[in-house]
Amino acid sequence: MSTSRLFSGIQPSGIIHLGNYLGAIKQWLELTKKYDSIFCIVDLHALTVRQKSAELRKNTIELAKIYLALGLDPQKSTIFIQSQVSEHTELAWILNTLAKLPELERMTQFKDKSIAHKENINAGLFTYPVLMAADILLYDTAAVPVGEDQKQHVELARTLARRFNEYFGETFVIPESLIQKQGARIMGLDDPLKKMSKSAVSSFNFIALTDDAKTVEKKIARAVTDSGREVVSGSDKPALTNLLTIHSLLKNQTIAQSEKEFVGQGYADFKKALSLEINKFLQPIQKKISATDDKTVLKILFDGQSRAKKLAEKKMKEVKEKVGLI
Ligand code: ATP
Ligand code: LTN
Repeated sequence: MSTSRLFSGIQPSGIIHLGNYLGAIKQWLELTKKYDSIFCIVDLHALTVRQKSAELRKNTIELAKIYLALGLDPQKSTIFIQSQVSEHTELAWILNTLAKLPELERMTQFKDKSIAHKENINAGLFTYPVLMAADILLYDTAAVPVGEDQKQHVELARTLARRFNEYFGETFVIPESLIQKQGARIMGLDDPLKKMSKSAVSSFNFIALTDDAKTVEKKIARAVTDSGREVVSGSDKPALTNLLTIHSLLKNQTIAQSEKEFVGQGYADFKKALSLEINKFLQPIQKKISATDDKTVLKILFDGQSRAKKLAEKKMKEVKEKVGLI
């Protein structure tokens, strides 16, 4: 196995959706062949938005089941829960002392979430990207496959790594984000100008990977379209471009090929075909999710924890020495 490391994570802040899959996880699967891969369930990040404890617990296990159902192999990669390796928060504190306020104030996700959760603009939401930098830097990560919205956060991880290295001496690898050309930003079904998000107010914003066939049909039928009649993409057609992107990625073809399939057909025909394609993709995954029991998942997460912990402890020891902590 290559020694070059890959790290990525998803928050258990709800049930993951097609945007998470097409924007991030789809590329993870290919990349595991090339990298020593670590996939994290970032439950501490999820706490930056109010969670109900029972739901958080359930979503954490469910997310692990989804990772497995989508094809991540725990023999070939490490899968673990962020809060089970305490070095993440320890390193985050040290990095907090290097991050500058204007760098954090400029983060788009912080600005968006501050608007969406006006009643709870907490300090964790503000320092969220620093904890993410700790996740990445703790494992000498070279590659971070994420959706477009996370690029800015990976940039901060690069800045903090360089700043630390300059002041304390060579310690961290400078990570790179890996962002797909297509699908890096799947838009909301109810608002094609905003990204699909699992914490969206309306469930008509996203297709969850656990949605049943009827729900998928209903959500796609209700999805916003653009003016006009033809099934074509374009900068003046954000809704159709988004739906065609989903269709083409699920069929592993180009948008032009998807457009060709629907020449002479209307929106209703296209939406029916798109629902079918989504359901064809979701059904085997849902079968796998329900066939995986909690005990098996917990065992995999426990193994992942001990593998991750070994790496994290070693790095943290080095960091503490460099910084001057006894
Ligand atoms: P939340 O709404 O709770 O913030 P989210 O839906 O944005 O969650 P995350 O857990 O933040 O999802 O993201 C997991 C991964 O999926 C990240 O790599 C992120 O960049 C990617 N991702 C999230 N939303 C999209 C999207 N709409 N299109 C493409 N990729 C996405
Ligand atoms: N912030 C990311 C989730 C995340 C992550 C990470 C992704 C936390 N730590 C480390 C890649 C690497 C998000 O909201 N999607």
